[in-house]
Amino acid sequence: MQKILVARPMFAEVVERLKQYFEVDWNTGDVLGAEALTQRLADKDGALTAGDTVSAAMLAAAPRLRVVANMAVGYNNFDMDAFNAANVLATNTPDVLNESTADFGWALMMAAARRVTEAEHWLRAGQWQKWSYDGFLGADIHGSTLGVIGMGRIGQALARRARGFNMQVLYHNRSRVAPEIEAALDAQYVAKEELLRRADHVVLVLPYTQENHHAIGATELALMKPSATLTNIARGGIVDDAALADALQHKRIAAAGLDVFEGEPQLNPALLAQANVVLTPHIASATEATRRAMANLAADNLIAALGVGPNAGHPPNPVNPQVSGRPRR
Ligand code: 8YV
Repeated sequence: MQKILVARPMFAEVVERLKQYFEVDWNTGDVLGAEALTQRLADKDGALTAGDTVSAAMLAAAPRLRVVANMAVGYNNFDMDAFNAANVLATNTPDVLNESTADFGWALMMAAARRVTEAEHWLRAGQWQKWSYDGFLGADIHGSTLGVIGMGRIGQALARRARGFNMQVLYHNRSRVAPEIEAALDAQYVAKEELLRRADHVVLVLPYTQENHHAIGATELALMKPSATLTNIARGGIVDDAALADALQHKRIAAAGLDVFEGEPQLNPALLAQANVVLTPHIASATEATRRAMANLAADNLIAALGVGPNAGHPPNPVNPQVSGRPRR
């Protein structure tokens, strides 16, 4: 029987499915550090990860490893050059999380614009004595201009929701999307700088790559309206968190909604000190149904990539389909 690692605590029924095909080493404890993960991968044919860093050194130390299935759409935790060089397949879990993640982008954007958590903290602190005409004045969502940076599947799901709020939609992306999609979303393609200048609410939904590192820093924040909000449901590192904390502190933008952070789960303390930012612990895809769908899709990929099950040899979501796969050992 082939051996696999399930690197994280996981829905038990998904692990049961995997046990039908594989000898499973399941880490039900804390997140594995680099050394422990290297050791646990060393004798495995496949692995199911969720955001765990998989490096060139780990692949080199695991000669049997043929596939790593990530329970996430983003796979910046994988060194893809090393995967390609070592002939190891990587898979991800696109699509099943689009709608839940887009819902959450709206939740954060609206909470930031309408100061929901700031007001709640104040209420819980017992400071609510009287109604006030100017208490927690925020910015409108309806009728405003939405700026979506990253018009992939989640960006499109996010933009689709703007119609009900009568918003104008601007977007920026590496390349323009098809005219039919632009027309269906009533979305206008603009340069990043123009989007930042014009949008009332900017939402980031682009993948993390080296080129996107600090795509939003002090220069970009300075282009935004002082009344604007910034929401990040993409990846930590796309925003320069120190520059954002500074912009929030000096009210160069009105508010932010952040689900992802540089160096998470550690946060830049300067962000924690700001009242005008809504902070959540990387939960944009976290609904019961969506996380189950992601886990099952990661398992589907692993099972098929290791040549067993109903779709043997045809994993649904290969990230690097060009690799021919390592020979079996
Ligand atoms: C994951 C995510 O839950 O899919 C992604 O890219 O960011 C989340 O949905 C998280 O990355 C853990 O793998």
